[in-house]
Amino acid sequence: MKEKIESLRKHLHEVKIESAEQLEAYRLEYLSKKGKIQELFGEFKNVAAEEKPLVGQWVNQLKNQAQELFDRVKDEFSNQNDQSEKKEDLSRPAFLPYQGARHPISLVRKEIIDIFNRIGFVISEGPEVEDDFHVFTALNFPPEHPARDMQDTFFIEKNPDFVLRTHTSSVQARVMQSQKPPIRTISPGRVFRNEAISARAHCIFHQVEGLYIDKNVSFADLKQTLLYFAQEMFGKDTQIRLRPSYFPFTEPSAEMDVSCNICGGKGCNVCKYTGWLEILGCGMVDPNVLTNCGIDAENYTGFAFGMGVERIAMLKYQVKDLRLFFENDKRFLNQFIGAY
Ligand code: 2NM
Repeated sequence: MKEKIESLRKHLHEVKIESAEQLEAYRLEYLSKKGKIQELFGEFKNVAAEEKPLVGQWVNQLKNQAQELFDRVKDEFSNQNDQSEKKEDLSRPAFLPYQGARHPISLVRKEIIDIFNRIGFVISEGPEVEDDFHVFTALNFPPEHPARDMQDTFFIEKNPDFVLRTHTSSVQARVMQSQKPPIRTISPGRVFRNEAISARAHCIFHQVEGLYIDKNVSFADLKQTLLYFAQEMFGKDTQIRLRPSYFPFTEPSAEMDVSCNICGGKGCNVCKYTGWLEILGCGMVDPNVLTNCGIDAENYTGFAFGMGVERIAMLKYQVKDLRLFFENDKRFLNQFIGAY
């Protein structure tokens, strides 16, 4: 079915209609009750249930394109027959412009942002080239921490006090410095790590980090917020589990897994037969971080979390190699047409 849609889409870009007879032939071939598009609607019942929303959008988009082409050409013909002085607009494109698609990383980033917007988180942004203080020192990274090493971080050659940010927590350090609690914010953005490129890692990737600071914010708030996120993102039956972990900026810290939505927790090769998928890191903001950023740690507590957008997109669309997101291969990108 996907191939059929793709080939019809190509045909639509190439079809030439130069006479009223050709226009009628076009209408019969594509738009009539026995036409190719109606045929697609007929086959829709055979599409797997989980693919229906996406394929449905594709077919609808195709139908609209085909109808637009018909209306436009019909309009042109009736203008030509019109004896008035109207001249053709010679600058108009001969064929429908190719519509393109949103990149899967943009799709998933938007979905994450929308989910948190609905519970009052606002977006904050900051620079990609950052100073040491906002990337490391304020966030409780000790001077000898390995992340501060050339091996892990890209330094600006002329002034190594500046680095390419390795996480968007640096944005949140700036938010804490410049705003008073209550703070409820997410920071989506590009981050950079000096890593060898492989199927699972890239030196540039995208993160969304979250921060919530107020009086009496507890680990229970963290857990409930992330449960809400997981169920919005992966479906209402999704379960979560938190495993103890370590990050310099949070104490206690945890990693969160969601129940594998591919095998329903029974075990498959995506979840490596564990039934669980790791999707983010989180914890209670270390009081040192609050103090470093000018927030009174005696009166306020907060939680924070961070996730990789590529990782979530890989799970959502079952993409096995992260490099595909960076190659701009149209065969890959075209699969996301209509998916917004
Ligand atoms: C993570 C895991 C745990 C985090 C901490 C902060 C800040 F700025 F508040 F300290 N923002 N994000 C955080 C905490 C990020 O990513 C895996």
